[in-house]
Amino acid sequence: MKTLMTLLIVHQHPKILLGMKKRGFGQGRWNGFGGKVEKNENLEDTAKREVFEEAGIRVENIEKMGILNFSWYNKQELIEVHVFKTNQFNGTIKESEEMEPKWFDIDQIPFTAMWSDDIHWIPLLLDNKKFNGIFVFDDNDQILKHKIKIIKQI
Ligand code: 95L
Repeated sequence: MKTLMTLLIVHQHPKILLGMKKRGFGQGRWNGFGGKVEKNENLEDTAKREVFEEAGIRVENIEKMGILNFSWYNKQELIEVHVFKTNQFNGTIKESEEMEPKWFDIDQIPFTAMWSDDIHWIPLLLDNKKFNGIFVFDDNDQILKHKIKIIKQI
């Protein structure tokens, strides 16, 4: 079974907003904001709902930047992540039970405390390039194999 997820990066140059995941999937890593698409929900609505739930902010204009497919060498799990970005939001950033949000300068992104795939595509997103990627992880979520391609259109 394939799980559909969204991931939103707030990029207000020269900073990006990430959240330290305090519990559950991805705990202890600096993440973008996102989660599973619910039934009867489209991808954009999921991205907007999750950033509100996790960081307390409202986003309106979000841009599709990429699609990433993840699998694990020894698991059944397949995850398709739809990546969005925005440079605008309304409201005040607020810590939630799930996330501790924090701004990072784009040349001080904490890649060693993030998902191991991030270093392969966050620089593309920051450069306004759209992308498609696949990643195969081991038991420790380290990359065994990956391909990433810049695309003209999503
Ligand atoms: N900022 N990056 C993320 O938040 C991120 C990166 N890679 C992932 C790979 C599989 C997955 F299920 C989630 C993520 C993820 N949240």
